[in-house]
Amino acid sequence: PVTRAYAAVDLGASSGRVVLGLVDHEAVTVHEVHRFPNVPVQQDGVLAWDVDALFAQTLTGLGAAVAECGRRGARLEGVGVDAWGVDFALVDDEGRRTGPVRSHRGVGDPRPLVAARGIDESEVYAATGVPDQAINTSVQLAAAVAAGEHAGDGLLFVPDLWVQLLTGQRGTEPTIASTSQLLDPRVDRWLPQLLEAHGAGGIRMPPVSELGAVAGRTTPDITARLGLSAPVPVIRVAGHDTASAFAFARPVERGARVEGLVSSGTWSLVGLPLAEPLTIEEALAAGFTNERGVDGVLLVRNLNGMWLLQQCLAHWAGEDGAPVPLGDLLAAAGAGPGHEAVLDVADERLLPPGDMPARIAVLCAEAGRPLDGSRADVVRAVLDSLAAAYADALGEAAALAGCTVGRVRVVGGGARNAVLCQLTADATGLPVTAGPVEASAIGNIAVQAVVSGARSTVEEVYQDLTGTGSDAVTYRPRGERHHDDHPGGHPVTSSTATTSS
Ligand code: LFR
Repeated sequence: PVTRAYAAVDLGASSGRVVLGLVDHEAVTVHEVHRFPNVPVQQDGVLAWDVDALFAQTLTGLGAAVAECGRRGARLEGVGVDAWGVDFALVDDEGRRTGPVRSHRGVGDPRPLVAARGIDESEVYAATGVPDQAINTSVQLAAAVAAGEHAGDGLLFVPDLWVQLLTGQRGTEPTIASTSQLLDPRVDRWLPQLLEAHGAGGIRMPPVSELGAVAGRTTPDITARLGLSAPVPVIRVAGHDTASAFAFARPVERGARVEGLVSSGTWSLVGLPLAEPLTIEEALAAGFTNERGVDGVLLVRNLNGMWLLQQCLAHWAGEDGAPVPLGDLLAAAGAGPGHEAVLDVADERLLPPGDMPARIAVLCAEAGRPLDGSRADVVRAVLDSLAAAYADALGEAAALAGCTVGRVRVVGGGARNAVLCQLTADATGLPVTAGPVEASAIGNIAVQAVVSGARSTVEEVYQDLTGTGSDAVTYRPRGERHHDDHPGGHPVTSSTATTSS
């Protein structure tokens, strides 16, 4: 029987990639066929995503996927697209973009727009599961409408825009739609009163399909450009990269001992999968968002991530006139002593691009954590702070969900950062399993393999994963900051990471 193949287009906020998933009787393997940087640009005076360049890179990647299928005698049965959340395009009736696709890194102060909405945050939270955050689609849309940007246009989130460019079809699915603060995640419906309240009552919201629906087939033009002999179905996978990254997770039960989730990429998303949104006041006060997952919702805190290090490296490269090797800095940072005092990685001053080392120095001073002036110490401050933020979010999510976190899973690019993973194990007092790195692409492929019938459940796809897609490393906590209910009950001092699958 022929090997079945699925292409995942995974657009991250710092880089994009196309990954080919091959599914035969026994095994599922994943192969990265193309990778490209994603750097926001100035368009019409705003910080925007370079959609034309990114889509051209996507087609290069899909072309490479088609060629790889040819070499391996595999049949391409689907394409799926996942991307970062909240940002959107406005499109006219013909589906043409009417302006730049703004980056959430360029948002202004949301407070006047939130005030003008005239609805309490707790009411909005109860309806959408999403707290007020500067990057929310809701306030970005209010700002666009207030600026006179095509109030009658249709809205498409980034993965939906890609699907439309590939198939000509307009629509969305629950995971990306739920990042907007405009959707009821219990029934996956838009909330017209909330759209009105943001001045966006005239915006045509995309119809919300079920997860896994076939959006359409590649248009004749795309089919020809990719060198395909026939159109290929484009599947509405979990379009939100976070939901794809956590596709393996099933909702936790109260009283259970569970695996805490960390998706560590440009952003860090930390929490637990739940069957239903948790919108009690305590969850709002603790800053948790409830966004749709492949199954149920993800109760996660949206925190800064590798963005902090990326921006530091970019700044130092500017100073030196040459790229700064992260590996050397991480080694030096990992060797240093570390601090109890940490900065708040969710501080909004860390959101926009810019001189990150200087901002970190300010926040460290505020936190009573003086820096020693070395770059390695800046990196260490960031990693200590991220690890502490992960531990804190996991503890609070568990308290809210009424369960105990017994181990931690880190997926995404941060899973490659051994210092961060070790510090996370230390800060939580729990074993941390890191990997897979390409979690979003794998979740994207997993949903396609299930809807096309190559596997009957998402779990089966993960069970059958072999090769790079299944790589995982476990870190044991060191030292005294030891969780009460850690299995074994005594500090584990070994810092050696062990490979497991
Ligand atoms: C992660 C992510 C987060 C979202 C942030 C901004 O890549 O999708 O979930 O809140 O990007 O879009």
